Amino acid sequence: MGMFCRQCEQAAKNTGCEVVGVCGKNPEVAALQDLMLYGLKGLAIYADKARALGAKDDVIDKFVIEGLFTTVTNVDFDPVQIAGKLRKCFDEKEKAKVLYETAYREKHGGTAPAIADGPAAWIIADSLEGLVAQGQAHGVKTQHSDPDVLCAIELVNYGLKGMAAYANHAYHLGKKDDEVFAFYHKALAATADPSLGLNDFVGLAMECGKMNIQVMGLLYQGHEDHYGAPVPTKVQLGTRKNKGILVSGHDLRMIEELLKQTEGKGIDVYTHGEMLPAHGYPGLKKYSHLYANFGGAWQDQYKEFQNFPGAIIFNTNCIQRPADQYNDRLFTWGEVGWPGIKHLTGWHFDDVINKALESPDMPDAPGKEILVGFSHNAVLGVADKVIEAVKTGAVKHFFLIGGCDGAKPGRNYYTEFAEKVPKDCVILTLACGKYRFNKEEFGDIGGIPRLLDVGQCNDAYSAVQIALALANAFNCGVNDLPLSFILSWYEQKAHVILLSLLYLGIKNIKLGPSLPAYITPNVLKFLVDNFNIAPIGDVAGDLKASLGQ
Ligand code: SF4
Ligand code: SF3
Repeated sequence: MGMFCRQCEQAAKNTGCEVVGVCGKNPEVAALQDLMLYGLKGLAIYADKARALGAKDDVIDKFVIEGLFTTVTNVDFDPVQIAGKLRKCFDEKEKAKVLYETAYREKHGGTAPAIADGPAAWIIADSLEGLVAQGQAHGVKTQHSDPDVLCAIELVNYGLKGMAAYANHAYHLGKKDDEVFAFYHKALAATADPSLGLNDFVGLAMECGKMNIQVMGLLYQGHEDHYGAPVPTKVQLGTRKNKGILVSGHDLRMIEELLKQTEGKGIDVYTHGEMLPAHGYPGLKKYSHLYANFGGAWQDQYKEFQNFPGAIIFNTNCIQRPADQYNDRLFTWGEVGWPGIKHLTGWHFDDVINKALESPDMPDAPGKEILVGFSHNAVLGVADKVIEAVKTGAVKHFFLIGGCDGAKPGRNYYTEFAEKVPKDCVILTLACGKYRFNKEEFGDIGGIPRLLDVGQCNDAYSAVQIALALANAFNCGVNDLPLSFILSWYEQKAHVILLSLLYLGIKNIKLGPSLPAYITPNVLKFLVDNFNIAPIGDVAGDLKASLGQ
């Protein structure tokens, strides 16, 4: 059985995974994920039409983001779990159909025109093999015969997937936006519309970037409303003698619930990967058992988790094939899944808590500390100082070195880049790519730390606010600031953030470690012509160019 997937940076030979995913996704799961996208297009066609007639449904809206999030890289590898979600997808599609037909009848009288083919007419297979066969019939390349149009459709698809993760976290915090759901329906339905062409899809990709700023803003607000604005906070990197639970992922609401349920139980909660910024939120750091950050970026989990004696839970990407040494104390939650690994649903974490209680103590091994919590609130709180430092020349340039981490050796570029940034420059960082350098000493410039950790990948929103405020202070555009974007991508969240930056008109972005496999030469030319985006080169050359030397 073959497959074809090229949605992430690990795409085999930088063209696509065809035998098995480099991420560990097998052809069966790849097909089921393709079918999820196909089914969601069908759902969206009806939901879009229903909306045009003034009818909508919260469960249908919510399922679109859950279903898409399932297909994001390193989220769900469990065919049985995905098959269950496909049944839900079909049921919600049928519900959307009834919603549309009823609204049509009420508005116009008579029967709504039937849709006889395409994803709206999909009838779900009744076995796992049948679902896989359906998925294989609706793979990536079946979406369009023209490579450039297909590329533009993929730009939209992956943008919608990445944004779904953020919309899902925001939803957990009680934040949602009808305009975003309407866009999901419109855009997904459009990708199945044969009458649309390249410009339509490029336009939708840019609109997705715009919508994603809205979603990241909602998520930021959700975090701030619940936990307060992040404040600069020292984070312990060692362990202490107590039971331990390690939480990996992006969902802060989930870690909050776990913190509440572990209070007074002799359990310390540790953050992993993109959970690190949790330490900076007043509403989370108030729990003294939110003890430390453990390990590095996601691609090191296989080795590092073997040294974590407690329980481990993933609440979002990036999960990898677990090692035997820890798979019995590993849990997944939310959209994450791995075959054979216990999956938790809802907001009760007794299973993971009991597992931690029966596991050995963490070693008594305190470590060094690092600083987190420099969201725009914190940075702009000392804006006067920052602006003065730029005016006096004490700070010459800002580098945003951020994005995803990954396994490729070419990613050493980012470590080397951060290390070689001149001493009179400040580095802003975000997302899990920071683990390449966030334990190094960068010092400060007149009290301003040279390394400012803005937060998770979605806190790109915060980085944008910093850039906009600086541009405002200096009365110039963001592209005129002494600020360079050195970005690393891996999965679809990085993809949608890139769309957001392009939507904002940010130019001269350096992107690596390689360009996406789904970008055709013609679409790349469009991006270069309009945004002067370029692949990373050599560190010295890129640094010089950024500094205008
Ligand atoms: Fe390959 Fe990435 Fe797709 Fe996994 S998600 S199958 S690594 S392209
Ligand atoms: Fe990392 Fe997976 Fe993208 Fe939120 S955890 S950034 S790769």
